[in-house]
Amino acid sequence: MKLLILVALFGLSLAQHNPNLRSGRTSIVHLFEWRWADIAAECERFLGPKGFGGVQISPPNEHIVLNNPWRPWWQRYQPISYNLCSRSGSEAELRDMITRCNNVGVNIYVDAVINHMCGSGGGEGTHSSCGSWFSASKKDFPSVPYSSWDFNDNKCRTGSGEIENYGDPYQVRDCRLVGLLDLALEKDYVRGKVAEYMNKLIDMGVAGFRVDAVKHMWPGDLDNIFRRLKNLNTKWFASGSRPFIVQEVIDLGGEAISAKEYFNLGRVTEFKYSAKLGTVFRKWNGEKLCYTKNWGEGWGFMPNGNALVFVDNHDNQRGHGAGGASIITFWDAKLHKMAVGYMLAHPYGQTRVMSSFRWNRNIVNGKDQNDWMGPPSYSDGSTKPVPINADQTCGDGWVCEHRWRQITNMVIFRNVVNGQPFANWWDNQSNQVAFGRGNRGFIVFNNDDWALDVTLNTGLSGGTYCDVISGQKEGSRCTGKQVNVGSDGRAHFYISNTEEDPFIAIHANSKL
Ligand code: AAO
Repeated sequence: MKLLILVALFGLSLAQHNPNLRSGRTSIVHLFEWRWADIAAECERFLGPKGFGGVQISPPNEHIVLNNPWRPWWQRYQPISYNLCSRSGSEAELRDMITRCNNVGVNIYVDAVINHMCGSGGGEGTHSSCGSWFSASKKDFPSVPYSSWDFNDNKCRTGSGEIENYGDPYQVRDCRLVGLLDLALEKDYVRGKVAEYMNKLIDMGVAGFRVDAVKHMWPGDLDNIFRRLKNLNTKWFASGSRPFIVQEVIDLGGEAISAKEYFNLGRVTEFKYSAKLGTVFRKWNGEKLCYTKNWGEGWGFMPNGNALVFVDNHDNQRGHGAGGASIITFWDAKLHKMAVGYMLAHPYGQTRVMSSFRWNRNIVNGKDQNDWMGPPSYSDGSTKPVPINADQTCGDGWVCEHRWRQITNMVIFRNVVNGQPFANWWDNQSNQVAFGRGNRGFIVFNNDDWALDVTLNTGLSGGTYCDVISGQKEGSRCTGKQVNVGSDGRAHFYISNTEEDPFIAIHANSKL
C-alpha cells in the first residue's frame, strides 16, 4: 500500500514535468504581450505548420492599468482579479485562441501570477483591465474576492514589510516582493481561489503554466495548489494528462533558496543557462565555446529533466530579474541567432524561444531608462496587432525572433533530431565547435576571429544536404549553402568569420 502511494505521488510529480507536446514537436515560444487574436492567427499560419510545440502567453487575468509610467509591460504582473480580460483581449478571444491553437497542434501555456496582487501603492478605483473596482490600500479585491485577511503582512517580520534580504527564506516567502501585496497561500480559501482560476484555464484547453515568482512561495503551498488542478481537457490531450508546470525561480547560486526545493513540483527555469551561454558567446571571463563540450549538467546546471532553458527572457532581456550585460538578446542579432541555434541543437532541457517587441532602449550607466516600456500601442494604450511583412518578418515594432529563418529552421532541426544522442563533438580548442545528434543532424559554429576550414565526421548518411542557416530546402532545391557528406559520413566545412551567420546546420530532412 505504502509502495502504491509512493508510486502514485512520484507519477503525479513526474507528469507535471511533461510539456504534453504533440506529434514530434519540441519547442515553446514566448509570444510576449501578443494579443490573443494575433496568437490564434500565428498558430494557424506559422507555428502549426513550422512545428512549434507551444506558446507561453502573457498573464490572461485582470491586471492594473497604469498611467505613470504609461502602460508598462509589467502592469500585467499586478493582478486585480482572475477575470479573463487583459491587455491581450477578452475571455471570448482567449477561448477562441486556445481552441484554434490546439486544433493545429500548438499548446498554450499560461503565465500564472499567483504569488501576489497589485503593488501596495496601486491606489483605489477601477483602473483595471476589466474595470473592476479595487483598493490596494485596503487590500480589497471584491471581484475575486480577496480582503485584507487573505494577505501575508502579519507573517512578514521585516520592518518595511518588504523582502530586505534574499539570505532569509522566510522574508523571501512571507514579505512583499517589490511592494506587491503578498497572498497568504497557506489559507485554504486562497488556495481554492487560485486553483479555481487555473482549473478554468485547464477546462478551456491550456496545456500548462509558467508560474511567476515561485521563489516567493513555499513549496508546500504550491504542492497543495497543484494537487487541486484537474487533468487536461480530453478534447485535445490523452486522458489522465497532468498540466505542465514551469516554475520561475532565479537561482544563480549563493542565496538561501535554491531551485532544487521545487524539482518535485514541476520544471524550473534554469537561469544559469541563459547567463552562461551569454558569457560564452561573448567570450567574456575567458570563456570559450570549446569549453561547452560538457554543456548541461556538466556545467552545474540542474538535472536535464527539470530544466526549462532559454537564451533570454522577458525580464533579463531588459535588465529585470537576473538581467545582466551578458544576456544575448535580439539587439545583438548575430550572436542571438547563434546562441539560439546552439540551444536548439543541444539535447539539454526543455527549450523556450523568446519573441519580443522593440522599445526605445536607453542605457545610462548600465541601466536601461526605458526598461518599463510596453508593447507597440496606439495612443489610447491598446496594443497594436502584429502585421506580417511580405518577407514573413513582422512589422510595427514586433521583433518576432521566432520568424527569423535561422531560428525557425533550428526549431525544425530540434524536431528532426528529437531523441537522438549528442554525438561527434569536435572543437579547435577555441571558439569553433561542431556536434551532431545521432545520425539525424549536425551543426558547426565559428565564433572565432578567423575562418573555419575543416573536414569532420557528421554521423549522417552520404549525400548532399542543404544548410538551413544560410537558406533552406525548398522542394528539391536549396536556397543556401550545400554540404556534401561522403559515404563515410565525413564532410568539408568552410565558414568565414565575417559571414552574417557564421554557423551551418544540416539534418535528415534537409537532404537534397
Ligand atoms: C513594478 C515596479 C516596482 C514597483 C512594483 C509594485 O518596477 O518598482 O515596486 O511594480 O508597484 C515585473 C517587473 C517589476 C514590476 C513587477 C510588477 O519586473 O519591475 O514591479 O512586474 O509590476 C525577483 C523575483 C522574480 C521576478 C524578478 C523580476 O524573484 O520572481 O524579481 N520575476 C517575475 C516576473 C517579472 C515580474 C514579477 C516576477 C512580479 O518574471 O516580470 O516583475 O510578478 C535577485 C534574486 C531574484 C530577484 C532579482 C530581482 O537576482 O535572486 O530572485 O528576482 O534579484 O530583484 C545578480 C544575482 C541574481 C539577482 C540579480 C538581480 O544577477 O546573481 O540572483 O543580480 O539583483
